[in-house]
Amino acid sequence: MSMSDTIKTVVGRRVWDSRGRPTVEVEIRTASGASGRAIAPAGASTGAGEALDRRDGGTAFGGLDVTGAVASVNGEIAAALLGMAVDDQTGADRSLIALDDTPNKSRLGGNAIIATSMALAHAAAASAGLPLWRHLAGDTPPGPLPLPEIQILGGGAHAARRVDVQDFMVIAVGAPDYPTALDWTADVYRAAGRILADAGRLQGVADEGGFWPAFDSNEEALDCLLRAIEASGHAPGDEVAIALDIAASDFGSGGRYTLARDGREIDSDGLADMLLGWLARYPVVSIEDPMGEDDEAAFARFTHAAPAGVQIVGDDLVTTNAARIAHCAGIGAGNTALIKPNQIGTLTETREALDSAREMGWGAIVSARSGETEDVTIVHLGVGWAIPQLKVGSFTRSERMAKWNEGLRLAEQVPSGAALPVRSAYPWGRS
Ligand code: 2PG
Ligand code: MG
Repeated sequence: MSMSDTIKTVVGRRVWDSRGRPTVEVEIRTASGASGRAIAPAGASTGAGEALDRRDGGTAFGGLDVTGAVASVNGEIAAALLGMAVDDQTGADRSLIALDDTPNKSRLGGNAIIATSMALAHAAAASAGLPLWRHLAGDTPPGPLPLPEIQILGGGAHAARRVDVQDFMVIAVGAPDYPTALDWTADVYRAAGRILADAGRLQGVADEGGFWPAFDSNEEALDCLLRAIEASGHAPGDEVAIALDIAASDFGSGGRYTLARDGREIDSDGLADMLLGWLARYPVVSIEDPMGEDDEAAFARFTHAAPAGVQIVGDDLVTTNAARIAHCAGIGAGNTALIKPNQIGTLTETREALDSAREMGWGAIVSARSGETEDVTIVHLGVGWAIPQLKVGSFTRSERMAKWNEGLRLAEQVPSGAALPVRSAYPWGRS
């Protein structure tokens, strides 16, 4: 309850994520009896610059077990943190970085470190008797509920490459508030399911809960999504717009891209032409990783060529790294950073990435991973740090719904004013 509350115990344990893979949970208790816990998520389409999860290798669970990472928490990490002030997030994160002493957190494990860092924030909030978002906001005004970016169709690495593009999403740009954005997305999701079922193209759901459809081309998926928006009764573009994560690093490198669905290989300019064509034909307001992470010059050319007001998001391109964001902003590659705490490994560095995006005039989207759990920390980051958008995957499966539902709870708590419409912040959807 006081400024001097200290860390008393740090416990790591193995739990399971939404793909049925092992992951790391950390629980921290303080001298005053407060506690907080958090679970590391895991990506499938990871950027080369990401913090590296520590996995055991060998044969157990496909080599993905995390007993080594859990041992890091219960051994070295606990020893380093015991007795520290629970509210010294920066000091604790800096000690973890120094203790690990690798460029990508591979020794102790990115999974061990991010779960510890987030658990510490939860414990500090509990110690202060505050909800996490309020603790994270500190002296700064909290944000409104972020505008949701929600997957309807899954592809790429999350659906055995059934289509090349990874995420076909919607953003309810015309919704007056967060709960209504969810209502409209539920309408679109249901409509998409009906359309796919009627066409005999429904194959189940992909890793993030979006439909896993049997399309013959990326354009067929876009057509389906547009028809689903229309069938939901919400005006395409004005009320509900399309957002795409191309995740181009997953199907190309060195400026060559292989479109398995379309049966052709193209260069960066060919990919740009294809995507610019989509921007012209479909109501797309946001496009993520349109080029590979090693294709920065083409990423910059695409950003320049895209119509004004289209959000060009760097995910694998910048991997929540403040220096990478400053560099890419400097060369004009992208205009918005995806913020994923486990990509960089601590909350302190996640905050630095967000600050870097803001300094460079970029937008920001706080994001979950394709491998998730019931952990809802990112929703609190969105509100506490006033990050204007939230990407969590689809509108089904409880590791996703846990986040959307937490947002509904926070919508009742944030001060009126902060809960107000998000639309005014965006140039989208205005004709
Ligand atoms: C992404 C994320 C979420 P992953 O690419 O943006 O969709 O996927 O967690 O597999 O990197
Ligand atoms: Mg991505």
